Amino acid sequence: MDTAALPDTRDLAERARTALARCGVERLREPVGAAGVARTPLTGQILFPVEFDTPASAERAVTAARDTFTTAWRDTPAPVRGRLVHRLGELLREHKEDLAALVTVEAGKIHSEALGEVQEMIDICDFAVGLSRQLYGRTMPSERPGHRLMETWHPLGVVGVITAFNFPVAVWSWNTCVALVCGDTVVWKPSDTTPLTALACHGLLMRAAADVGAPAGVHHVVLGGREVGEALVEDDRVALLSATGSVAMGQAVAPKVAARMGRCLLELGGNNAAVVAPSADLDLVVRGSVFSAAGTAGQRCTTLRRLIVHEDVVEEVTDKVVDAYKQLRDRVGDPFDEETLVGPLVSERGYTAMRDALSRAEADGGEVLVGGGRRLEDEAEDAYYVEPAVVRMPAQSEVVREETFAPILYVLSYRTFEEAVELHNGVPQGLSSSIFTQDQAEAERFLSAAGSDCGIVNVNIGTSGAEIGGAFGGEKDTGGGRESGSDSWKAYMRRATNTVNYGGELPLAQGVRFL
Ligand code: UN1
Repeated sequence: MDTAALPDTRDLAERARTALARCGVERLREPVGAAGVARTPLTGQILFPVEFDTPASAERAVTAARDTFTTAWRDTPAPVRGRLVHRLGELLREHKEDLAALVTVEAGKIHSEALGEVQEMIDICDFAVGLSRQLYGRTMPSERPGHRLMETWHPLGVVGVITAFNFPVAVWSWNTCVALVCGDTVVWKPSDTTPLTALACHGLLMRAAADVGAPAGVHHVVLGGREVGEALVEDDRVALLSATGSVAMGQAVAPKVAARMGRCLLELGGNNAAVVAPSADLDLVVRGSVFSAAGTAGQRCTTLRRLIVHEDVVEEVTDKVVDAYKQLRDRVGDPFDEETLVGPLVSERGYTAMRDALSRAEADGGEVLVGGGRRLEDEAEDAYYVEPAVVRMPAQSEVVREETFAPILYVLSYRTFEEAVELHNGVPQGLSSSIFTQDQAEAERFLSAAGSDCGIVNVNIGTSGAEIGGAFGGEKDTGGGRESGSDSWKAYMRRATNTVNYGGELPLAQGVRFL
């Protein structure tokens, strides 16, 4: 593939404007106050200016969201709330290409992955609509005659959603679609790298609200940097703060929200590994690992970063993975080109982090077997295209234990299953994990309490690309939150336990006698 031609920034800006207009964002807010910009990692250039928020305007958004919550949304029946999300799902199907184009322009994802991200939004809409009739509470047998014991789930209030650049629309939708059917209102602060996708999502949601007669105040988007996010963190009217990003961000946010007794839902870094057993189907290993490690240019929180391979097959697995990476080298480039598999890193920071990690790995005795070089520098000096790298490591040194948000796959080897699990769990993060094996007992041991310590544990597939139906999130430094499917909705509601006496007597629990 000839990677010479990158798109022109003006064409990308035009493409973004067209997609935005189709999503209902007619007039971009011209900066009058806080001036921000929309950029594209495809060329590293500015697309156009966008007005950003200030802490004061973020506070006004929280006020409006709180008003809509108390005056309208919490009392709207959940299945009626579901209609809003149903309509959003229809609009997302209609505007799938528009949103995907914006995701590619702003986040640099290849077209197929950008479409996949929008598909995750559509899927969570379907899930949330079903959920709107299934916000079940339990009833329990009361120990007292003539009494009923039960629980009810109520909306929480305003949910603050802080999202990262790498899944600029899907992670918003996991939080927002579930929060909306749960009766909450939402204030969203997207990454300041992806303001346009956020405006487009907001535009579509506002159109859905108008179409079904839901109040516009159920959703607000606040653009900007750290100080705008902090306004949400510190506002005690934000009942739940759901934040996706780095461990450092989570460590800054969590104590502040805890100090005001708010709730946090954290989805932070991962340092995901796959264990490759001697019985593994190596074809699955190579395909699963290459997608998980190099897809999205290594910028998913579920990206495969460590391959822990049994010593009997480590040579063969490494050779096959390196061969596959050699083919990838020629498919780095314009993410709009259907032949491309690896788009740009989102910023120079990712590139610097990659260079630093590779030199630290080499200092630790690592050997870069393929990749690591920068591409297309002559065409666009401010864009950061890189060749995904595979690095053989003699040990799990400090750099391997850190999450570097770039396409580096470290290969380590092991002798016993216990050693593999120890290496696997020997990192601070605990998001996603896999084992490739045909030995059922070994797979079960990896899935057991003494196996992987992650929130996501797979067998014979890679670490990334989870479906929305399961709960998404992880342990340890990953922050412990769960979003998306299964019973994650419970984080967006408050539970009330109710005891109802219909018996006319007043027996006390635990046999206590009084008066
Ligand atoms: C993220 O990287 O923050 O499992 C989310 C996956 C996607 C979601 C990733 N469904 O890779």
